[in-house]
Amino acid sequence: MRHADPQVPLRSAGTSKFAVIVSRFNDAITSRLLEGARAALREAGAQPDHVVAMSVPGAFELPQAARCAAESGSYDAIICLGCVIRGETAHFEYISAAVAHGLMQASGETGVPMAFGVLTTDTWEQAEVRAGDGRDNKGFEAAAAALEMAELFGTLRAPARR
Ligand code: INI
Repeated sequence: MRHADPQVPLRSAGTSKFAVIVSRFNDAITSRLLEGARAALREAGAQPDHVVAMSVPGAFELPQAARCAAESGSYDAIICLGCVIRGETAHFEYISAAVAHGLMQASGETGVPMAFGVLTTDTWEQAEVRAGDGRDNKGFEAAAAALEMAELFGTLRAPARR
């Protein structure tokens, strides 16, 4: 089941603050992912000034920027958006693995949840399918995960009630 299942409600954004970091590589796709992420945050009631979007050159730079955003202490969750399409070189494997590992490491070390909204597809057409208007949009899906993780971390960090 994808989170984008319409039966699964989005978590409320509450007062959480979100950074959305978007790779400009394959911009025709990643700009659609940004639209999807914004749609989810809007639907979840995020205050407009609690959503800050910024861009990086390529997916490889996402973990670096996400770590920097997390260390600023300004965000409850960070949504990372990119698109890596398999080419004829090993570049695809290097970039995809570096982004996945880099985000996991940065999130673990900073304590700020980071959502992986990076398409890793064989073809452009496959990427387009996951960058459409609906809840299946990978950016929407990543924002939904960030909303849930921001809420969960808030709960986990709250003093225990007895
Ligand atoms: N960056 C992407 O986001 N997607 C790609 O498909 C891609 N390819 O194919 O090379 C890509 N390369 C750039 C990379 O992310 C860095 O920006 C670059 O290597 C500079 O560090």
